[in-house]
Amino acid sequence: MTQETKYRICPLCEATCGLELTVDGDKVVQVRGDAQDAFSEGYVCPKGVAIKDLHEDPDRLKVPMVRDGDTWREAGWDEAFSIIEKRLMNIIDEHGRSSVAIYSGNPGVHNLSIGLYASSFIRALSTPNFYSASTVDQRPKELASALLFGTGGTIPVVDVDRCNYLIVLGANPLDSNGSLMTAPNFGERLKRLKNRGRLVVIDPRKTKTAKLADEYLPIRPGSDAIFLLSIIHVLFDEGLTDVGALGSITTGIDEVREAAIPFAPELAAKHCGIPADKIREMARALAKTDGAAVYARMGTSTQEFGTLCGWLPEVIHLLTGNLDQPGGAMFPLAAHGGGNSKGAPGKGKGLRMGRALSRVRQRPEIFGEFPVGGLAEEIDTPGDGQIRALVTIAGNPILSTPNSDRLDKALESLDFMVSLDIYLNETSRRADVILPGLSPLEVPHYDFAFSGISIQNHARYSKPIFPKPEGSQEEWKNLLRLAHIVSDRDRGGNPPDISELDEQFVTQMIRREVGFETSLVYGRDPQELLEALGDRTGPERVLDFQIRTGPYGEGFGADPAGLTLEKIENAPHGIPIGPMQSRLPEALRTVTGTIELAPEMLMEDLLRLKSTLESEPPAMVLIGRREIRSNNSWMHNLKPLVSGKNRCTAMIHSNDAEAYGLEKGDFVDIESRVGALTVEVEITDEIMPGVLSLPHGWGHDMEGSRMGVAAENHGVNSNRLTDEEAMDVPSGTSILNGIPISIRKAIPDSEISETEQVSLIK
Ligand SMILES: Nc1nc2c(c(=O)[nH]1)N[C@H]1C(S)=C(S)[C@@H](COP(=O)(O)OP(=O)(O)OC[C@H]3O[C@@H](n4cnc5c(=O)[nH]c(N)nc54)[C@H](O)[C@@H]3O)O[C@H]1N2
Ligand SMILES: Nc1nc2c(c(=O)[nH]1)N[C@H]1C(S)=C(S)[C@@H](COP(=O)(O)OP(=O)(O)OC[C@H]3O[C@@H](n4cnc5c(=O)[nH]c(N)nc54)[C@H](O)[C@@H]3O)O[C@H]1N2
Ligand code: SF4
Ligand SMILES: [Mo]
Repeated sequence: MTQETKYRICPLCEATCGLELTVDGDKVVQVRGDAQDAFSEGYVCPKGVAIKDLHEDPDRLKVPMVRDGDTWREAGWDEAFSIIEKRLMNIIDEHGRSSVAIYSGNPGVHNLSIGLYASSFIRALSTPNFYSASTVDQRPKELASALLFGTGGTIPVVDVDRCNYLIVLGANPLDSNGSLMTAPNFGERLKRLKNRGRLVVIDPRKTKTAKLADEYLPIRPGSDAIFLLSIIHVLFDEGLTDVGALGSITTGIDEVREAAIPFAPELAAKHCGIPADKIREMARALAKTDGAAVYARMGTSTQEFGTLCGWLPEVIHLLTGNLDQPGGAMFPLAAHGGGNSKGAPGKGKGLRMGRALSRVRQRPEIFGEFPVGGLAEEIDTPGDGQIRALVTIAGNPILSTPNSDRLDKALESLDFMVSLDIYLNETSRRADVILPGLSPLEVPHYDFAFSGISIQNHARYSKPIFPKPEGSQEEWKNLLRLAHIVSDRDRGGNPPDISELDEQFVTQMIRREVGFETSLVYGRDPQELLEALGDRTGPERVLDFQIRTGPYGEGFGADPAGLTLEKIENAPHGIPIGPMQSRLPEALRTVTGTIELAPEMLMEDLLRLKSTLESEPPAMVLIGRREIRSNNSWMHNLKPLVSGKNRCTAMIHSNDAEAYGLEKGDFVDIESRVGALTVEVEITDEIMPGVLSLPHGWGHDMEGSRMGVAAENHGVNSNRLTDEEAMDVPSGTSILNGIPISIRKAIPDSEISETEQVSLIK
């Protein structure tokens, strides 16, 4: 066989790098960064290279798995779906639709099948019990964006390539490659920014990104909202605000000024540990530098004041003239449309939430979801409306969501569970049926989620590199089939005709679109448009329709020079569209048509923040971290990514290590309100005293998983310590950073006599 070169966008993280693969027949020979990619500058990280190992992983599932008692067997698709139909519909018959929950995980936003077709199943099931990884991640930013600008998808993105002064707060893009800001080759972009201007990193840990910065400032976990408010205090106090033309479309500036008055830099310094003169210096730099921004991510999102931390950077951008301006924070415009461009320009329905309350904790739904921190209690608290069945879609909540032990027990107690997953892992081992997807090299790819948060507008599409193997099935077909089952139109009937279901699905979408007055195809005949889409099926047909009717689309003849999927397909390195453009007021979808700078919900949350000013912070808190060769919980089965020294360690400051009698190679017992674990320490001066950092996504020693490599390097599950009751109040997002813990040196088993051992176990 001769070698061929193929191009493929990496689906493994938000950076969306273009990959260049050398393949020989059905084998991958080499993976490199695509130097000609329209966006990613040839960058690739070790995970991208390991896409070959993921493709070849013998533990990756290819056919459905069905549980028989304690054992698993392979099953055909029809058998798997008939089991699901029987058991799920029995539960629905007996207990109603709300007794079935869905948990949707992170890889779904990197997967066209799931991204475009999960909605078919979610709508057909029609349960209020929908959960996702969003409430252990970015929900605070989405909520703040919806309050300010009208939709959860209208998220300002730092224009890093033109920015001249950047504060990175609670993010470590040199290891994570960035989030809510798609910027492949992030490190080089930051180096170029440094050459033009100044980079400041604020983090409890001196991360790789902090080491690159011009200045690194440690911050006490959870105090970011106080820090950000003190910046705003200085902006007003020193007359540094300059809202510019946005002033005429903004409400609430005076309320924000009032709210910031108590947060003088001296008070903030006491709480966050950043000196008052540094706070003033940063406020001045943000106001005076042409092109300045604050990039705040995970460390500020999954903490006690997540939504305030999602809101305040945008207030700073607005007050310093950096919102919607080059070099500041801007709104991308994705080729397929997406969250920040749907509907009529300038005005909309605004945020709608609280249309349902969760049963146990009475939490309001936001964007149709309840907080995943409440999933276990909805399963293990008896009563009307109790969850009895669960479908996970590309999620591993047992390792990813708080109080894993409780959730694990809860999942074990379910009457029925289905996992759409490519591994038999910590979560799917609790399922009765596992429906696997395909290798990323066997599916097409388009970044429907990340092109809406990209620092440059572009359109890139990858065709599958290999055909799907015999006996496997595309996930969109599985989702349509699940949708068909729960729509209960043909119980006990023959397997449905998937192409018919698909046509119904796409026709519904076309019908909706032709009904929008602002659409390029308003009033057109749906049948004519369906025919114009030609022979494509599945996600590619949906995508083609979205691109043709999108902001740069050809509109089915409206603009012949416009984009179609075919045009993008014919550009193997993608089509660059250009830098972000100013989009206000067009991008707004608030009811008032203004930027609502002081939403009542957030002003109220400031009272909660103020009430904490009096309390003493805990002596020791737990935070998380990411590392370049890891990816949440599910890539630890790939040898090149787990070789070398143990990376699942508890980083602790040398002063604390000394105080607790810990030395290199020692293990530490960590205890929180909900759980305890023992882990090796890593003593360092690159973390604040009083803070312990442990990565998440490990703990692959759970009985019943089938991930051989991961089990050998299992590590510990940090979410056995995080507390399911601890949430950011407005958004219901779990607090994963700043968890109060107590620690002590672990005594090796060999040194404990049996009687002593009993007294150590609580
Ligand atoms: N303590 C702590 N906890 C955290 C975080 C933290 O920083 N600290 N981070 C949080 C964040 S940001 C996130 S996004 C969540 C992630 O939470 P989850 O999304 O629940 O977890 P992942 O580890 O991404 O697991 C994804 C699952 O999808 C499966 N999968 C992978 N590819 C495919 C596919 O193509 N099809 C299907 N069907 N399945 C697939 C994997 O096998 C795995 O089971 O974790 C959160 N949890
Ligand atoms: N290699 C790798 N890349 C990934 C992932 C992965 O698991 N591994 N996961 C992907 C996903 S799903 C996401 S959401 C993104 C997340 O990407 P990032 O947002 O960059 O997340 P982290 O790397 O966890 O960085 C969070 C930082 O916040 C700091 N921190 C903790 N508590 C606080 C606090 O209270 N205040 C402040 N200011 N800082 C704090 C931590 O020390 C850490 O350095 O990464 C994505 N990319
Ligand atoms: S940075 Fe992310 S998108 Fe780029 S190669 Fe690595 S995992 Fe893939
Ligand atoms: Mo995430």
